[in-house]
Amino acid sequence: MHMRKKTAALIGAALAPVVAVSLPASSASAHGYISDPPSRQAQCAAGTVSCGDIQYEPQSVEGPKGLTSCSGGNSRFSELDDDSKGWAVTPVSKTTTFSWKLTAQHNTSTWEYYVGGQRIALFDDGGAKPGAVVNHQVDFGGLSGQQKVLAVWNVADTSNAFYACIDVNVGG
Ligand SMILES: [Cu+2]
Repeated sequence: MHMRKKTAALIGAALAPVVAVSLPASSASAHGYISDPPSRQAQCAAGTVSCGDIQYEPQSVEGPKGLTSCSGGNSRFSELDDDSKGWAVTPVSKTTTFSWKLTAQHNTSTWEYYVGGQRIALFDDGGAKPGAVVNHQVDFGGLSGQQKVLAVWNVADTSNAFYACIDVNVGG
């Protein structure tokens, strides 16, 4: 009996470091996305649109800075780039609050919003650590009607950014 317990304890001790080492890998599930108005990945997570892997990790659309695609260059999430997938279009006002849900609060350089390749809003956090929820008031200016917004979260201490596309109808 005692021998058995000792063996079990030894095995437990041997496994513990393995578990500890494997933890950082799960940080793949720890980043952020726009939850409101519902981004494409948020719609996947909510089951509004049926999707592949992205439905389980809407916060994982991470890619190098400077991209202009909804998938952030991730082939695993390429359906996010498909404009004809039947994404729900949210009616919004000329000035609208966009809300990020962060599952890991990375120090942040900037947040950017683009429509049709033009940047319509920029928020500079100067490297600060954001809260778990980040809200931005975005002014669409002269834009109206259906638009695809590309929102970008530029992390300060890595070369990566997070990407989210939001389909809206401005003034609709
Ligand atoms: Cu992260």
